[in-house]
Parts: sequence; structure tokens; C-alpha cells
Amino acid sequence: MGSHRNLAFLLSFLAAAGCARGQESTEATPPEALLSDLDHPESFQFDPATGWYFVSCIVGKPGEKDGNGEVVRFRLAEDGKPVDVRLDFVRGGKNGVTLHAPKGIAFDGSHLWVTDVDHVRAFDKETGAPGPQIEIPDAKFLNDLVASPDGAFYVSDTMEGKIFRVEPHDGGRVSVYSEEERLANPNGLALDPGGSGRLLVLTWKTGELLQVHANGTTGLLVKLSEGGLDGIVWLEGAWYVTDYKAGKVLVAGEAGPRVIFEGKAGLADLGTDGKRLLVPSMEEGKVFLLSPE
Ligand SMILES: [Ca+2]
Ligand SMILES: [Ca+2]
Repeated sequence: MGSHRNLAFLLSFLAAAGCARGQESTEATPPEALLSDLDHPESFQFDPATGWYFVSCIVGKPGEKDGNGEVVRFRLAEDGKPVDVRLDFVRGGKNGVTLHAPKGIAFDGSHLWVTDVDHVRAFDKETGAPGPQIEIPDAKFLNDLVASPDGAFYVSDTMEGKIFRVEPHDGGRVSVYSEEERLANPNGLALDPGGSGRLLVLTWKTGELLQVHANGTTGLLVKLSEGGLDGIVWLEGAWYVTDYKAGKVLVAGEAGPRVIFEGKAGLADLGTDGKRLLVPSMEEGKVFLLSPE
């Protein structure tokens, strides 16, 4: 009996210790939502040039050309509360806008750009008016995009397994930048902050962080999960990544991933305002801020 009681005590102690560790590291009180009741927010990004925060909302199903996509715009006040919120800043069917299921967001001069199933679309940052709209031939499920310093955009197609290069200043020229098998349902994209032009890609199918070389070949940087990776952003010397399926935010260290937040499945394309991580929780319909440790 005595040894059983001791064993029971030991087990309950270990369980309590494990629980306490979990609370400290990753299962803290869920951050307060900045905005909620959004319909499938996919990307949450900040434009340093204007100070606006933008959220792309798929509204409905992610691959459907249903004409009802939205981009929300707001600022954050000193106390961290959203102000000047425009839920219909860009809305499909309004003001001549075509928008179905927007996902990744990037910035270029006076425009914000979003992917939209088989197009990339530009909208004026101040008015929301449509700018250039570029069709990507043979695209099936465009997901993330990133602006290159040379004025081009790199765009991932998760279903086609391709990275496209789009050149709005060259007549909207579109080319396939990479289509290696290793791309395995590419999702999040980022460029080396050092300016080398090296493109980083997260794979949805295999959970890998890859680099794409200038000739389009790919190499593994680090394996981060079994699959389901979504967004990637650089902040204060580290790469932060969302694992959509597991509902985690990870730091991608050379030795492997470290979890800094664990919530519900559906954490999609995260951004940063230079101080905090901007995290969309797509299936919960909300966005929140996360301070890296
Ligand atoms: Ca939609
Ligand atoms: Ca994405």
C-alpha cells in the first residue's frame, strides 16, 4: 500500500509539475483579441510606411471564387486598442472591387497587394481603390507573396507546388521561379533580411523551412513539424513561424523549433510591427498580438 501511495504521489507531483511548466512556457492566458467575428482572417500585416495594420479575410472557403473577400484596415492607439477600424476597407463587389479569397499581404509604394486564388491584386493603401490586377496563368491556390527590393513579387501556389515571380513594373510579366518537388505545397514566403535575395519557403505538406537559390533549386534549412506550416516573419534576429494545424507559434532555431505559443488550430499568416508578432487565428475568426520572449 505504502509504495502505491508513494507512486501515486510521485505521479501526481509529476503531472502538476508538467502542467505548471506548460502554463509558464506556452499555455498562458490566451491573448485578448484585437478584432473578433472576422470571417477566416488569413494574413495580419503592418505597413511601416503608413502605420496601418491590415487583415485579409477569406470570407467563406479558401479556394472559392465567390466575390466576397475583404481587407480590414486599422491603427493601434497608444493603449494598444484598435482605432479607425474599417471592416470594409476593401470588399469584393463594392467600389468596383473584385476579390474572392485574399490571403498573403505585401506592400509596394502606395499599394497593398494580396493573393486571390489565381490573381495578385493591388489596392491603394489610403483609399482601398483597385490598382493593378494580375492574372497568374495556371494558378490554382495562390497563398503567400513577398515583395522583392527589385520591384518583383514572389508568390506561392500551394496546390500547384510552384513559386511564381511577378513583375508589375514589367508589364505584369509572370514566370515560374521554382517548381521543385521538394516545395511540397509551399505556403509562407520571406526574403533574407540581410538583402542577399535568398527566398525562404515554408512547406505545408512536409513541415520544412527551405531556401530557394537564384537558379530555382531548393535546399533544406530546417525541418520544423510534420506539416501544416503557414506564415513566417523575421523579428529581432529570429524567424517566427506558425504551425496552422497544431495551433503553435514557433521560433525556427538551427537546432530545431521552439514553441513560444500554443493555442487553437488555425494560426495562419503572421506578421510583425517591429515589436510584436501579429497573429491571425483563422478558424476562431480573430487576430491578436504576441510579444516574443
Ligand atoms: Ca470568399
Ligand atoms: Ca498562408
